[in-house]
Amino acid sequence: MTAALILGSAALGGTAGAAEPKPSGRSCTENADTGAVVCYSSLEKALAAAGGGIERSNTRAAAAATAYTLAILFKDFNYYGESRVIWNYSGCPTWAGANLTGGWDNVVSSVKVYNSCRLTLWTGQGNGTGVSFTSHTPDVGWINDQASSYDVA
Ligand SMILES: [Ca+2]
Repeated sequence: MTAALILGSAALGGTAGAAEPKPSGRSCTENADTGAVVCYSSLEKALAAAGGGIERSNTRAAAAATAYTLAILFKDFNYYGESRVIWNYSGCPTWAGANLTGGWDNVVSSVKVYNSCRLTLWTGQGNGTGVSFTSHTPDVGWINDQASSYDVA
């Protein structure tokens, strides 16, 4: 019997192509404007509340209450494991940053970056050595499991 059901191919917003995030673990959203954190059982559910993980057009003035996904931090390589979705209502280049605490210190291994943002991971809390990312990166390289804070701009 071949009763395969193809359920996973529905386009999310239809703009970002083949590399949409996998719902691979608990995911928390972090409002970059307020610092408010809300956690969900999956990345898919978190993204539904935090911009959908899609690239917006440049006509953002038309939608004042649109949530923008700025970046996603993942604890494991290749966008697996627990994730942290950073979002706001204005997109980039609004600066935002936070220390990585509560189980997030020295664990980030892959990142996704959206909407022309630049994500920087830092070895210290607001200091140290940083490395910046402007696109989805399945392996953050030398800073793997060494990031203690981030900023996005
Ligand atoms: Ca890791």
